Parts: sequence; structure tokens; C-alpha cells
Amino acid sequence: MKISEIVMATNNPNKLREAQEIFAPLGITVISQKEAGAIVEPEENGRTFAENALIKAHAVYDLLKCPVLADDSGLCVDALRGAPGVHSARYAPKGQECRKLLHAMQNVPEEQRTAKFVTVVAFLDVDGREILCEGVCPGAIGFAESGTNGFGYDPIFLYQGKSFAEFSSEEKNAVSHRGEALQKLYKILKERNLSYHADK
Ligand code: ITT
Repeated sequence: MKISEIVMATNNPNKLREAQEIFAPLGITVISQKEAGAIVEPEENGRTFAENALIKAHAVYDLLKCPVLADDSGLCVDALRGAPGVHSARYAPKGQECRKLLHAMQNVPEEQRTAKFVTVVAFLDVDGREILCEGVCPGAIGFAESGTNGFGYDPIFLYQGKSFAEFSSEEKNAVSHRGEALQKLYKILKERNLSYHADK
């Protein structure tokens, strides 16, 4: 079984774009659930990134029965005991998440502003078998928004002195949580394809 097309169970166009950019050089096309005809937005009521990624992947797989990829991700801030974490998408109305987080962090000194982005990707193959891969990107929360690229919390997430919104998407994908999780997934898919061909 050679996988050349995967449906991504997401309604977030930025996640889709990043997954497309990461998988295109590897010969895998990623299409959106909408493009594939799966109009669904399941309730993300899991307690972990993995549970939510599986909820999203299964919702689309149940409709299409084809290879599906889902990403659940978020920003975990040490000074906020891991918040917003799995609640990152619901922390504030879209476009206001950075301002709200900066406000919550206004009295936190630089050395205590450590944070990490986490992604868990859930992949279901055509038979519904699950693969889970995690990616983590350590960084810090800045004192102000900076940069215009990316999405979500990128303008306040500092990685080696620059905000993710100041990175090109290529630079971000090379070091990001999502990049790491998807590269791990690709390695597993590749190993399975190779062993499948070797068996023949
Ligand atoms: P889907 O569930 O439809 O995939 P979503 O945006 O609701 O889209 P999540 O529930 O996984 O996705 O929420 C993740 C949130 O975390 C996302 O909305 C952003 O606010 C934030 N986030 C995740 N990855 C990010 C990244 O690479 N850069 C900036 N913010 C990110």
C-alpha cells in the first residue's frame, strides 16, 4: 500500500497549509476534509492532545474510509501551569489570543516565561489502524507581539530570540512541533511501505 494522498481532518487552513508544505517534498498530497466532502466539526472533549486528535481523525474516517490525518495542538505555558494547553483554540476569540496571553503574563519575569508548542498527529490508514506521533517545540513567551507570518500564538512565541511570526514558513516547519510530529509520521509510513514491498 503506497500512500500518496491523505485527507486532513481540520477546519484550520493554516494547519492544512503547513502539513501540505511539509509533506509535498515527500511526495504526499494533503487535501482538506472539506475538499474531500467531509463536512464535520466534532466536539473536542478529550483530556489530552492525543484524545482530541483521534476524535477528529475518526470523525472524518467514519465518513470517507480513506487515509486521514488529524492534528491537535496547543501552547503550554509553564507560568500558567501548562495553560492554555488543550484549550488553546478556545482560550480567546480568534485574533485575540496573543493579547489575552500577554495580559495574563504581564507580571512574569523573562526567566519564568518558558513555554512549549505541542502537536499530536493521529493518522488512520485505509483500514482504520491508528498511528500517533508527538512533536514538541520549546521556546518562551515574548513581552509583545512581533511579526506577521504564521497564525495563532506565533507572534508571541519566541524561538531562539525571534518570534515564529518572524520566521518564513520553511524556517518554522523545519523546527516546529507540527514539523516534528509530521516527520515522525512520515518515517513510520515509509518504513511500513518498505516492509510491505519487501514482503512481496
Ligand atoms: P482543527 O481542530 O479544526 O484542526 P483548531 O484551530 O481548532 O483546528 P486545535 O483544536 O488543535 O485546532 O487548536 C490549536 C490552537 O493552538 C490553534 O487554534 C492555535 O491557536 C494554536 N496553535 C496550534 N499550533 C500553532 C502554531 O503552529 N502556531 C500558532 N498557534 C498554534
